[in-house]
Amino acid sequence: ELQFGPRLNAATELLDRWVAQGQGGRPCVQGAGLRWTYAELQAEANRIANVLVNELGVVPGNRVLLRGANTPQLAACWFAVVKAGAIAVATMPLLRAKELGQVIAKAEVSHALCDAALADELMAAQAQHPVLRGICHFRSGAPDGLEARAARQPATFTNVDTASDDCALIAFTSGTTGQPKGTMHFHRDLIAACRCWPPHCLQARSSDVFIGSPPLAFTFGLGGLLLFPMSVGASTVLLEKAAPELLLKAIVEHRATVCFTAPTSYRAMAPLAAQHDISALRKCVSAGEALPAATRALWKQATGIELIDGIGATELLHIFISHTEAEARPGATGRPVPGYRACILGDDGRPLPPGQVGRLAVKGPTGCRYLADERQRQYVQDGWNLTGDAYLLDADGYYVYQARTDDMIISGGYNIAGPEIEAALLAHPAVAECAVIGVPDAERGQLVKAFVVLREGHAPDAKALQEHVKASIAPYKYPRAVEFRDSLPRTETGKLQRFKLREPG
Ligand code: 3UK
Repeated sequence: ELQFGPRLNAATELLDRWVAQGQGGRPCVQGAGLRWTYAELQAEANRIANVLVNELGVVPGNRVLLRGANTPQLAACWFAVVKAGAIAVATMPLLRAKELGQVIAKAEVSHALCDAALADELMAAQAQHPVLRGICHFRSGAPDGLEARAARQPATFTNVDTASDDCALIAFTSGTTGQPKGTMHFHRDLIAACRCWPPHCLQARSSDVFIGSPPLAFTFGLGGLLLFPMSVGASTVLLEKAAPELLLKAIVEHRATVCFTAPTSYRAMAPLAAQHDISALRKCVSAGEALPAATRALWKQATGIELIDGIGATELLHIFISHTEAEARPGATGRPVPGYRACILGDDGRPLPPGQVGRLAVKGPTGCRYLADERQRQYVQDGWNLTGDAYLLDADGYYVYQARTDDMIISGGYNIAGPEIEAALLAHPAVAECAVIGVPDAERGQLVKAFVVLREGHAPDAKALQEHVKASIAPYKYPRAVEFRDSLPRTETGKLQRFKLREPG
């Protein structure tokens, strides 16, 4: 099933196929006041592909930067780039000129399609990086804007006959610590991702309505909100803004059935769920960071829905360890997705027996290919992808997340995983959000410190939280320091930025 012929264009497979099969009238993508069928998205993508080729001079292999909030227009741009045999360089909407400049330089971006609302930072970046020759703005309403130019082009386009192992996408890692790294994904990788995790763990149908928060520039969002729905002929709702309350309202409005977002978003939506009619919702996927058992329980109590957890990575395109609802196991990420293999390696690089904490290694159809190869040798060793996560394998073959390898806390001679303590704290009724890190300590090397955001109506009580942790997990792990905060630093994709908490002051 995962055998690909030598020639493949992912856009043919995901978009044009439905029109060719007479399904072009099916609803495909909505958002930003638009509602497009498969045939309408195809026509728009074709027109934009014609602009790229006929007006901007894009040739196969050119890197085209995409910038915008999640909208149907951004989806059309994405398909246009892929149809033209160019490479989509997806960028997160919040990136500033300096970061965009790094992306342009690293990926050798020659052209850009940019939402007019986000034009300024990209123009500033272009001024420093003339390698970016042409920018065309969409959603500007201007006579020389992308839509106006597209309207003057034919609605037909013959997709470039790309090799299945031609690069289609360069996705940048979020770079929560270091510099963002570009990862290359082939046309066949995009299709392989659609054939591995979704059929096994999600089992969506063409009547499903997908919705969620991750940007299309984040491969979690690209898969969950564009590739996966389209691979089964379903429809998707793209939201420009998807803060928890807005996401919940949109689920109601669109009668969404499948939701993709991060654990922190499920925690924030849970207390509000009762006031919203989300009865159409049937599948909820959590990824981006570990899903604590308390969050799984909270969402199930609020909605009756068992979350589907999955660990994915930009380097590996999408989710590689996960589970179906029926196989859910609180506190565990799941088992390798069919098509992938996983193992836990010790410091000597050899596989560890179950129960021991080591480095997660993964192999499958979508492996890591960095643009810069000195990182490649660290991430991929002997064909195994080392994700940088510490995990253990339990006796039933479930993978249990511990921490990012470089986030493990070493205190008083013990190895302590912050997320385990976070999971314990989140089970306390006063705790809305928390983060646990190691801070330097003369006596213990590192000291376990918790940052806690309280739920409404709860007063700070460090002692009570410490006692709660001591009573739920091995007592030596309890946070010796507790600091209360109004909020915690997170990325656009819902990941805790622990490094910001480690910075003094
Ligand atoms: C962490 C998780 C525990 C883990 C992603 C789904 O997050 C994604 O990609 P990134 O490159 O980060 C990868 C790292 O994030 N992580 C992600 N999911 C989980 N840790 N449980 C999880 N369920 O450290 C991993 O190495 O930003 C997620 C699909 C596509 C993605 N790109």
